[in-house]
Amino acid sequence: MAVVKQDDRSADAGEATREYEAELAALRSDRNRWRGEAQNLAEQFQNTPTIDRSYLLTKGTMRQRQTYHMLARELKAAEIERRRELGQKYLAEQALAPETSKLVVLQKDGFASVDLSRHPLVQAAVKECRDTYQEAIDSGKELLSKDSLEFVGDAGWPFIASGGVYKLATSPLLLAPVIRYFGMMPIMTGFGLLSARNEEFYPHSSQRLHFDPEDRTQLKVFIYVTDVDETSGPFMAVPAEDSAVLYNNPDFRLARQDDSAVREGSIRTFTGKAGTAIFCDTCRCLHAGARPGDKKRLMLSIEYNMPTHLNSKLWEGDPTPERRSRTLKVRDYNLNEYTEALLAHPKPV
Ligand SMILES: O=C(O)CCC(=O)C(=O)O
Ligand SMILES: [Fe+2]
Repeated sequence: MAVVKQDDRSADAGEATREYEAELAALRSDRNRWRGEAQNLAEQFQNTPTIDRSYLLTKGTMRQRQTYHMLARELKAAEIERRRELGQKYLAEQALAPETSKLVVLQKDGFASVDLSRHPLVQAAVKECRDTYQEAIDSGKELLSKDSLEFVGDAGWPFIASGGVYKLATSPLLLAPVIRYFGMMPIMTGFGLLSARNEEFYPHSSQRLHFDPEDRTQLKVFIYVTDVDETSGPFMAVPAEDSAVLYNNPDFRLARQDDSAVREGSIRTFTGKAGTAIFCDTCRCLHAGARPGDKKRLMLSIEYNMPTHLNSKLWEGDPTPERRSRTLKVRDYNLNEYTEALLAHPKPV
């Protein structure tokens, strides 16, 4: 809003009034535009008075999720375009590591894995994760846990911006395939170290096949911190094309599935030594892991999203609150345009 300074008033009062009126008109048309959008959205979701993202996240049908995703793409078109350009610039500008410079996660698969155990960034991240795990064990404190998984450490604490995990998560080694898959610079919504509690089978846990709820498409990069074989609860996933029976079913609401829900032989099990990376679209691919076995599995999970994800506000004034992204705890004092976009820190107004 233009500020009319006292001294300028007499000098050019007419000019200031015109500016003020233009500002008002812009605000009014903006308000009308948002009203129109809200009305469009409400019509799409006849039974819900507002677009209830919390509802969609937990109970939405595949049809509602798809509609939401398309609307979010429309509403966020400008940001998506900005991220497209930034992503292209990144790929052209950055020195890409040979291990992933050509790695493409195909849309039909929705996953790809690669041995990164010899890359120094991965070695440093794996070491940081192992040290963090050891410290957690030595401290004797009980770890936060949810069914089959224990949360050993998180973005911001103890994984700070000067550490190996953050450097890996913001490196071209991981970002290049993610940008190629999304067609844009992603938001990094979280990362953390997970320990599998694989003594027991918890029927409501991620040990059974499921889709993640955050969007219609996203990527998690899992890095094994310990060697993982068949008996250490390996990560498992069903190719996107075989997961489509449920993903494309308009009435399907997210629910854990038995292995028999998918075509026989379609479940891929990812074994590999420490430093193995698995890129997986956990919204499009049914997946599971940490099944009972006799060896421990430590795994780093790094999560990348598009601006359409359900924890992000749909428009200014969206009544459903924005969930704080887990990476907001990261204090990076050397942000550049790329890391700023990755962390999607709210801009000061
Ligand atoms: O324990 C696993 O490997 C499953 C993890 C999972 O479902 C997820 O991170 O979304
Ligand atoms: Fe999952």
